[in-house]
Amino acid sequence: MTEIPKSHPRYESLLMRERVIDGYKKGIVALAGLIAHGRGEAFDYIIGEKTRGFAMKAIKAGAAMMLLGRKAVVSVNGNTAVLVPDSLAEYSKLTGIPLEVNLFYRTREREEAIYTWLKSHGAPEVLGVYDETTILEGLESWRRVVSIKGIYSADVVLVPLEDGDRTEALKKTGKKVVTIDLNPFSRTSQYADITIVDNICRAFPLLVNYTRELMNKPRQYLEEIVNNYNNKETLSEAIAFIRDRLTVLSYPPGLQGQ
Ligand code: PTJ
Repeated sequence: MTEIPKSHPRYESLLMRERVIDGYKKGIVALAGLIAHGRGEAFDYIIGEKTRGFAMKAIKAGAAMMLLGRKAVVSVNGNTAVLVPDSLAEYSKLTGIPLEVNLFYRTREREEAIYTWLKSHGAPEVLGVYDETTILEGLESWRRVVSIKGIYSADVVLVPLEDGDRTEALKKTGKKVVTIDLNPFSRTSQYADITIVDNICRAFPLLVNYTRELMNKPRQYLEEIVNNYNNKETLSEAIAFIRDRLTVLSYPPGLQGQ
């Protein structure tokens, strides 16, 4: 990986980029994953590369919804695997919720590379590669191939950096969907039950922290968090935030405040 000096003003962002590029070279990230990352970067730039209040609310509700699930699963694609491998493993160990490799640009080589990568980071259970799979109805893409023990039988699925078709298909089968997506306008963001509009690199460690805190609370406490959460409202907040920030940014620095 290219060495990025810590003093660089865009250190974090450049580091993420390097991880995705390195992941591509390792055969984990799809070529299109580099483009998807760029789209995410653009939205992150606009929100100021910080976790905002609307994201915090969604992270807390998402953590609660996953804990309430009869059977929850985290769906992992190439980008997610290289951006937050340690947090994925930590979350899975903490909760017993398995990870499932589920790819849009599916190849056997990539599936196996992601499996090995996640295992080497300490993930206890990685589904979707060596276990039995089946077809999720209503989907044309390769994402229709899902693990019987995992997404197929789950009632709650966390699907970060997702494409809209699958979120819609998962919803049609009656599952709850939690997503992490920097683009609040995407179809996934709009279809999901809980949308965390934030960079996965910041959001996932926070999800782990909230989960640790909420795990010891009574079920009723978690239910209240989920029942009081409104995804449409949260998305509107995210979009209004973007609108206001663009208005501020549209004045060159010398003119601000005039
Ligand atoms: O590994 P595969 O084969 O399953 O393919 C994965 C990609 C990401 C290439 C595939 O799912 C895809 O094409 O996704 P989309 O339709 O480009 O959607 C990805 C969404 O994630 C977009 O809305 C991006 O804005 C968003 N995104 C990208 N990077 C990040 C992000 N959201 C949060 N954090 C990021 N770092």
